[in-house]
Amino acid sequence: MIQFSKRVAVMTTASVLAVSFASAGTVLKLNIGNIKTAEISSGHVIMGSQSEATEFIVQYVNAITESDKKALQTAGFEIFGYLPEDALVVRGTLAKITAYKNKHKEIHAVVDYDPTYKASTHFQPASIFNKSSLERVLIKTFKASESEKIATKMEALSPQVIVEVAEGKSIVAFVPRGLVYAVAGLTGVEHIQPMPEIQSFHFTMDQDLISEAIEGSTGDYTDLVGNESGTQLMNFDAVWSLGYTGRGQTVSMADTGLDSGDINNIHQDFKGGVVSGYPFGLWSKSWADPMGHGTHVAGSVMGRGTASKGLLKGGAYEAQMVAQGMWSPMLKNLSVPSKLGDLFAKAQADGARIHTNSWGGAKTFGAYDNFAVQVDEWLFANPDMLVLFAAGNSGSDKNRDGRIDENSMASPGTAKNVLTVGASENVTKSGGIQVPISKLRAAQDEWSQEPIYSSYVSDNKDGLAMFSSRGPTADGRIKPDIVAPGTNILSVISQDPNSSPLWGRYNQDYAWSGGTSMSTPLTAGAAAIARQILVEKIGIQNPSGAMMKAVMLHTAVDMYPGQFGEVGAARGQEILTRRPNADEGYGRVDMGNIAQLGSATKFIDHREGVVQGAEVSYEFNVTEGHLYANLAWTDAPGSSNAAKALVNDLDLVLTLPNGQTLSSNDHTNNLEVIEKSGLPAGTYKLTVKGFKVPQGKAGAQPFALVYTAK
Ligand SMILES: [Ca+2]
Ligand SMILES: [Ca+2]
Ligand SMILES: [Ca+2]
Repeated sequence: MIQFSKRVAVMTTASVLAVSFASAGTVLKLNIGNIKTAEISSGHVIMGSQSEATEFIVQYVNAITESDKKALQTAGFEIFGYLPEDALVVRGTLAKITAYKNKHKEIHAVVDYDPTYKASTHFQPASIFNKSSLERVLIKTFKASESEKIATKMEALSPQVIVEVAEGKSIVAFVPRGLVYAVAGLTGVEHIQPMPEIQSFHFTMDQDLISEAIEGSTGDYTDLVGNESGTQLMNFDAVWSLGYTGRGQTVSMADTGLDSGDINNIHQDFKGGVVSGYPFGLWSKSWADPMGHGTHVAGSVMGRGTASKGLLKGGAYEAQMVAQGMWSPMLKNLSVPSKLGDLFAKAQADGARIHTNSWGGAKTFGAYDNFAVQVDEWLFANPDMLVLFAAGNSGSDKNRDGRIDENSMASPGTAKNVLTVGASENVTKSGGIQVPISKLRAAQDEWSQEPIYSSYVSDNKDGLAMFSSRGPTADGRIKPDIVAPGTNILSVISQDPNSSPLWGRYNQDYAWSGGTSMSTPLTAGAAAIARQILVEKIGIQNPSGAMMKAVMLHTAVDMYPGQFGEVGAARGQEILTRRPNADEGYGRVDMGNIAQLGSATKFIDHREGVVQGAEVSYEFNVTEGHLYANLAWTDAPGSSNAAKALVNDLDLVLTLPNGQTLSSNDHTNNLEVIEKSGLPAGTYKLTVKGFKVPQGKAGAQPFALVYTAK
């Protein structure tokens, strides 16, 4: 292994917090630690020859301006992205970049893009014991056009290197552990990480409990009381009764497939509802669902409820579906494309503006990894789409304090620009899994303490599912964004005779299940109806993804303090603070609030956006003391190497009638919120400021602002 660490002044994690804002432009905030660039700006070690152009990190004294970038480009440097704080990744030769720095006082330092900066901290260290063991890795390159050339260079490093795919900005390969830094050091490589193990996010229930659920099932609908699909708790009746059923909206889903994979011969609950279907699974030619997961998911989005005579329908039961099957018959598992954007692009081309995903990395634990970056990059380029991802089912109380531990969020649910969905409890008194958590085999390891241990999985609408992955992300962003019911959800079962009964087959048409896999499609159905209302009632013809996200957060209900009440953290209080927080995000999806959206709420879908230093203000009156304002923006993709994913930093500021201002002063999230009650009546002003916009679109960052003042 090549030793680089001596050249790098790595500060401890604790000192990250000590770096005040005033020191921005002197410290690189990377996953491997904080790096004082001034201490390493000399003594370059170049991987290739000194005349070869390669990547450098150029850090500015102040916030990067458009003219800084233009000057670099005019001088012949390519710009590849942003690193916090105030640094750009550029390509050029050492001689040219050194000469450029000497002429430009606004540059604080130029440092090599060291290979140690580019390797995921999730790699086990290379030692004499494992350095030749092969690791399946996912590599991100700076330029799609160079990936094949880089793959060839990788193979030249060792006959052990085997490249599987080089496509877009992604390379998937087997690499000996000892060569990870050598690969990271190749010009054009941005990041290297272990290939995430992808799984669907239905919660794996004990087999004996599933058998009991099946035995106890009548299957004749006489026992159904209306809450089984999860839609009742979300108040879908409120929008359905106004005629908003998702008609005219198209949702896409990438999952294990959909039922038969044949539009003309599909389960009656999907008849007339499927626009198109595509196989994405490795070596698969079909979008059929041999597993059953995707069919259940699709049923929650837009199942018509035909087989149950309308009792069990999806949230947007008149919406259309673009089905994407990622089941690989060879792997007998999900296999995701190395270019995730292909999924969204295909869906968009078929008219979908909402894309839902009930899968992710099994053990990514809050990392802003390559998959998250890919999703953010695609959405920044295609801001009209809302993409949802399940938070994952890794919620557990490993430290046995009676509260679910933080930092279990799955990628790509860690992405900034998606709507990440956790699971709350559905409320069902019969059917599915009706036992205390203590009866689950995993309970002794995962949920051994009260009040979780003896709680039931679907008995409290203000309860979170114990398995729902919690935030924040590794860089401190609040995730999940929102929650919806995800326990004991009854939806459509795949007609493949070998498909899984999930949490128990109800009859030949429906099965119970649970997981953030189930809460996410219910939220996608909700978003389809929110979009229909934005278009048809509010009059926004083509709402942006940021607008749809802002509306979902604006209409959610806070579940504070959760199902165990205000008992305090020591006694297992589920949600410790008012929203937003890393347990429930902004709260539970509520269609009742979406049904009431009207003139009291203002919607600003600002497509031009704000440039750095600019601001836009909106005046309004407060009469009863209440204000709730949500700012959302589809941010430029961050770097997997950075300790902070945020790139373009907007601020939301409230000016009171007396001139005093309030701001959350948030420099971490691409969502900002002001929620106040007890405000004195008078004229107020909300201001959106471009605090730092290093990677805008023509310098500007578009945004969506939704606020209700009473
Ligand atoms: Ca705990
Ligand atoms: Ca419960
Ligand atoms: Ca901010």
